[in-house]
Amino acid sequence: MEEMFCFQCEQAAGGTGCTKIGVCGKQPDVAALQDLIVFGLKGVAFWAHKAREKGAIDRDIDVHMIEALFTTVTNVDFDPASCAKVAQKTVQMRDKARALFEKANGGPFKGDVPAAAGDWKLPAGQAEMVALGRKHGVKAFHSDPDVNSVQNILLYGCKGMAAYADHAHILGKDDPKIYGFIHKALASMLDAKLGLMDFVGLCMECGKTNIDCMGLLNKAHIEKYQAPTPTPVSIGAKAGKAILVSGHDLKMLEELLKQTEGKGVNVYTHVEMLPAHGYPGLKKYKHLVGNFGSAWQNQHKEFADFPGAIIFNTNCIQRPGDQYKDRLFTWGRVQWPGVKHIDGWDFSEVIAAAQKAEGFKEMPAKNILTGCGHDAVLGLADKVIAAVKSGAIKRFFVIGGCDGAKPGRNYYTQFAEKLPKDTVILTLACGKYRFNKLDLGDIGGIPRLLDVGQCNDAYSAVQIALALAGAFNCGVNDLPLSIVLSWYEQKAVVVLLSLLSLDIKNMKLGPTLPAFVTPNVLNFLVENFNIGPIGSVEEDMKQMLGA
Ligand code: SF4
Ligand code: SF3
Repeated sequence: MEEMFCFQCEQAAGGTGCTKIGVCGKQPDVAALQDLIVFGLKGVAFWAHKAREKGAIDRDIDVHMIEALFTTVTNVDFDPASCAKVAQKTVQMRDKARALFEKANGGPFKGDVPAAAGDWKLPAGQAEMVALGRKHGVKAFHSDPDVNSVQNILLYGCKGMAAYADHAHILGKDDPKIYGFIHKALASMLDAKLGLMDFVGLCMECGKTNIDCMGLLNKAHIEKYQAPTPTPVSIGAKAGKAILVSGHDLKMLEELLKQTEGKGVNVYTHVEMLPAHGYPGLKKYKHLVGNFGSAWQNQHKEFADFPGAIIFNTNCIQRPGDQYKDRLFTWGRVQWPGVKHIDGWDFSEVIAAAQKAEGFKEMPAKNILTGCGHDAVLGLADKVIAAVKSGAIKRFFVIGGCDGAKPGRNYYTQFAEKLPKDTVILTLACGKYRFNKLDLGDIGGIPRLLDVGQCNDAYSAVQIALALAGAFNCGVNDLPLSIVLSWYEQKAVVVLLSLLSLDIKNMKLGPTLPAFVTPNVLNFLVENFNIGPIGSVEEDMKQMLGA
């Protein structure tokens, strides 16, 4: 018998699913506890959705929903004790949501209550919780494999969106519509009357709602830190003590910058924190000195060489090596058993660990560019439009998405290298580390490689595409623009749903197709959106360039 089953990310073992231990390092007990959390959240959603229909909402329930979903995203929480706590709170929230509904309804619900929303009790012991979770795995969602597939796409879309909603919430921005949609989506999975096309529709709605969610986060970032501007970032090091920040959460970085000011500790960004350097409200801190390392999957080797403290504020954490485990910290939803978790906003332990560590010797190196969000790119709109009209820019390529460990991901490096010199690349998310150190030059002062930002800044890339379509008086699909995506985890799933919800066609997806998409569902996507897997660099490029 399988010890676990998880197929939510691109690393799924054998391209079908992890059954013994996650390729990511997720243990069977954590997998089962996360399945139990999802089962419980469907119950919360059932009641919260019904209460919302009656005009009753509750902030604790809404916030728990996004935090708990975020907990189950790939490479976030590997700690069984923390997952068990999230499961406990989920059951409390289910009861709270039920009471909220009953109050708004003026009495109990008269219809059938699905099992997930019933008053099942959480066993006291962790082993019993794990046993219960094993009964509610992702294969058990629906007996029809295609409906099961689309329900999983919807769930992963909600998980990805929940991560973005959590960042926005931390910055004080909440949108009841986003919470309401997540409740509706998870509650729908308990509704036996719904069929395949209902869930396809919900997936499209998920994508649309996520555009609003990424927009909310974009607004939160810009209001707090001002719009990013193109900024060169050193990939070398300054002599002195050091802290490395990995993840996506800008507020956490800001608090750390405040607390390290004047302490002789320099702060470096890792992976998806790179775009932080583009925000005036963050780059004003002189001790935010550079970007260290490459993409997340190389952390084991690279962190051993980082002579300071390291903190993760979101995915993607991997099993820590002994060389750096004692100077590694987690924050927010991220947890790893045995790694010190900072609960709240006091980073003095992290700073103390940095001061105890050796620190860097001066290591000068080149700069890379970030901060090319829609404000910056659209600031160059006249120049860009003129370059397209004169033929100096022949085509734009969005090469975006996640990085990962599989060898097939060299495709993205080669693609960027081989693109003709009259093309411009817009990139976002951590996949850029495959090519962001290449010197690709510029076209009449427009850099050929524009780093739009984090994966959530797909919002910004969409704004650029819509503005170009407006300027050329055409649809996005008619622009000289091709999209080549790399995916790894559930945030990439929701970004893809967002692009599909905008009816963007002809995208290429790699390095492999998701294990949770059945052949019928894939056919549907191909027929309606002409989405296809990446092939050979030369063939794909030839097709996109129309040569
Ligand atoms: Fe496997 Fe990915 Fe699930 Fe981890 S998150 S267990 S690697 S499918
Ligand atoms: Fe990367 Fe984990 Fe997805 Fe925000 S940091 S994109 S994989």
